[in-house]
Amino acid sequence: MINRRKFFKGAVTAAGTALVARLIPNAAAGLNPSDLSGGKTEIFIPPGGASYRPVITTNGATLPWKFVDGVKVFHLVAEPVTHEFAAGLVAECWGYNGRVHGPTIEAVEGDRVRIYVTNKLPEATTVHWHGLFLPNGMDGVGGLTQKAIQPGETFMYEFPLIQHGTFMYHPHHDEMTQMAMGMMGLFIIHPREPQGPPVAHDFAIMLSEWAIDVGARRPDPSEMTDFNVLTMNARCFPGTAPLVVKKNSRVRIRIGNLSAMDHHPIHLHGHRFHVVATDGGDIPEAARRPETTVLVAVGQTRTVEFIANAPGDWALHCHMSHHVMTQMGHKSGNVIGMNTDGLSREIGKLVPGYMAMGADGMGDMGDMGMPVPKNSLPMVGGEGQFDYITMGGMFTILKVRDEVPADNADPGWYHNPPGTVSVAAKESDVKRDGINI
Ligand SMILES: [Cu+2]
Repeated sequence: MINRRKFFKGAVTAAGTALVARLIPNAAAGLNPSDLSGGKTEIFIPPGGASYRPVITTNGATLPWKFVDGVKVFHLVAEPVTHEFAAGLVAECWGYNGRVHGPTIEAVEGDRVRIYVTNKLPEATTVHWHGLFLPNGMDGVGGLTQKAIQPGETFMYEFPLIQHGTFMYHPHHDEMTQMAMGMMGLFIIHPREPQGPPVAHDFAIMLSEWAIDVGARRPDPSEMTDFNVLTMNARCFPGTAPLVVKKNSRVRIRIGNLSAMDHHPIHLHGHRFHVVATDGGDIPEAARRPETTVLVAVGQTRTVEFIANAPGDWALHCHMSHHVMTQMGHKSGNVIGMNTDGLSREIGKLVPGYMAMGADGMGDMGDMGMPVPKNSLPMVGGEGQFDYITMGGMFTILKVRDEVPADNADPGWYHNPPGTVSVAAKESDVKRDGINI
């Protein structure tokens, strides 16, 4: 958090925009960092003088802004959006600026922001700036701190950013419906005076969960327990973009959770990280513990940092096993261990072609080539390098490479050094080690 004097200094620097704008013509044009970097990771120096590395919201976008008399001006439009979760599942959702979730808002501590919110939904809404220190009347709680924004109306929020960290925004009017329909986004405030080692890659991921009945076209906001579509930045694996990083680089991942009901323990393979910040602020260095899983509870953000020192394709996923499967896994009967031949024969008399599934486990369900119902996802996963990956939903891949493509494009599967992949044991190995099979 910056003190009063530093904030004043920031405000003065913002007034010196013209000088900086001469150095960076695009900044004067009011382009946002992702316009300048093409969504890549070059350092951007905004008017005001503070430099920061733009966040990469995988499968997402950053909200454009422009400078007007030293104020960073944004415009959010709440509206219905047709959204694809992964190839095969499209739903009519609600979001912002044509996106589900809304674009990431990115600014610098000391900035003054003015955010217009236009409501193109069929019902009233508000926007709450989750975790921010601001005047009470800017907090966006319908009825409590402001009138709700009626359809067709545009409201204005304005406040100085007097802290840094990873925050979120979401409606605080008919929350149950609007958040279940996808209305949420990340709000990143970079420090004016960064502490600690700089990171080479800065990712932001919003976790969420949805109830979309198989074949349905709309999320069901009334669902309380059985969420069957679990997402990172509103996408299910294999629709989630990988996190592509350079070997031995310092990586930051910011994770927010605005799921309706579930906390998510997010686990990273092959590495350890430190939780360096929450939405309450930076964690003092002496209080940071090495971890491989970070629990991100509903309404929390957690920021982790680590050195990506292990080349490979590493899973990054929610460790709740029902959160890495999708629609078809839910509400299926338990037939594990049963001989279902007779069952299939009997039911087959009534339902031609019926086949009982799952007697040998469910790992094969994704790649059996069975057609899934219209507008739904297979129960699990997607194609991997070696076999079918039997995880879907809240799952993505950290790809650590010696060299990364300039545009952070997917570099393909990892080429494992010879002899470093687990394979079927040879008879000679088994004999040598006295393993009885
Ligand atoms: Cu989870």
